[in-house]
Amino acid sequence: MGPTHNYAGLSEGNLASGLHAKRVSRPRAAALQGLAKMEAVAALGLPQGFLPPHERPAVWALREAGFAGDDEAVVAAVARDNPLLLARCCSASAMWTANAATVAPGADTLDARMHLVVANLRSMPHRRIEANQTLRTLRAVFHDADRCSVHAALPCDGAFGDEGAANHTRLIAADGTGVHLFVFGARADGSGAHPTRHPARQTLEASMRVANDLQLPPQRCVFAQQSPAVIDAGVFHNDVIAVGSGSVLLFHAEAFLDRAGTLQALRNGVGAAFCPIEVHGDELTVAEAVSTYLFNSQLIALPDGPMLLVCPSEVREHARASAVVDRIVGDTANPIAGVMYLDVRESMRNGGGPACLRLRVPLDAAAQASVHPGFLLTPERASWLRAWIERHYPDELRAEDLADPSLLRRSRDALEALTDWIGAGPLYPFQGASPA
Ligand code: SUG
Repeated sequence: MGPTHNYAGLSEGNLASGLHAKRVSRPRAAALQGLAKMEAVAALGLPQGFLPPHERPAVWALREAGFAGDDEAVVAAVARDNPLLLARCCSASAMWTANAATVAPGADTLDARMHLVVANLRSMPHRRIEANQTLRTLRAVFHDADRCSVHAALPCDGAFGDEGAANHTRLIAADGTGVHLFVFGARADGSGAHPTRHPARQTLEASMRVANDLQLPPQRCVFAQQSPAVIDAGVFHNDVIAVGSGSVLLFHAEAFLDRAGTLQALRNGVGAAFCPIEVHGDELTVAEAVSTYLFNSQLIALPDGPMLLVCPSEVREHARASAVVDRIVGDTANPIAGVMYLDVRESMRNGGGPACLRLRVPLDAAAQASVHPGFLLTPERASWLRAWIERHYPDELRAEDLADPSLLRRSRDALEALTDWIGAGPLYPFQGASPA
């Protein structure tokens, strides 16, 4: 989470974003909540890496929009003439790393290398500006081209609306191969079923192109359409209504347009071990799923076999949602054996739960050794990050603070200190980082 984390109401169709627009945000608390979540998940035995925040305000994007002068003059002019553009260029939305890219491990791909395709995030102007930085950063993290290929985002014009791993789930068959579920909102040409109130951010064409760029064999991919009705009810990404891991898919009965066909295709791929866990509308309505973010939990396989659900604390505070969790945990027919509730409230108020705040990257030992160590979390690095957040992040932010030149300076000082410490070279346009 970046130091400019704020609530600007930028995401049409994301109900939490609209509901909390213009509220006072707490960037320091947001980042500390994210760090605490990483530490909690690391303590479960899952290695954690982190992606640095993006440069905000994105002065380079303001210049592309025609503003000129020194950096502070650019920010002052846009604050006066176009506050919406300033808000878009200040959003810390890159925190939701589930939207950074889609990932396939070498075990699944035709050339046995890991592939990542950066998401173009074209449907929201404040998110579309993430793609170039995400490409630069992911290429710094996964820099070993023999093992890994980081692809640029799909073009924004044309048929491809892509939101990354938020609409992708990798399940695993008994023989260890991946089965890739790609969920799309609509076809690019508008034919077939589509939502009428809110945008469908992911197109079928984009999902198919991503699968191809990931070098996945077609028989390992399932393409399923999200129900247009749930998009219209606030499910702007599939990870707001389903989560999967290993052989388990936890989903709401109304998530998919063709529920039976989707489940059958997954069963064909995963085999007899496929374990669907379905939640019906009479147990939890779609509206309750959207307000509690039950399905935006992380589903984590513990080293000795069982799984744990990492839920936002909003689920615990909701009687029906927590009853669903208790029912699932108590049912020995599935491997989910426990729940951990975490407070990521600052992110939740913009529509991002625990699962939005992570990008899963399956790595074998050799691939893990090739990751740039500067981006990996250790207890010492977590302490460094905590002190860095406390030193550089504002306690509170209001809309008018985005125009304050000291926010620009503070944010750059923070990113400068961070990149020095990571040791992977300059990452940002303000540092003169070369295009990826
Ligand atoms: O794209 N919210 C993000 C939330 C993304 C959640 N990610 C996943 N579901 N994987 C979005 O709508 C709100 C920003 C604002 O309004 O200030 C925002 O961008």
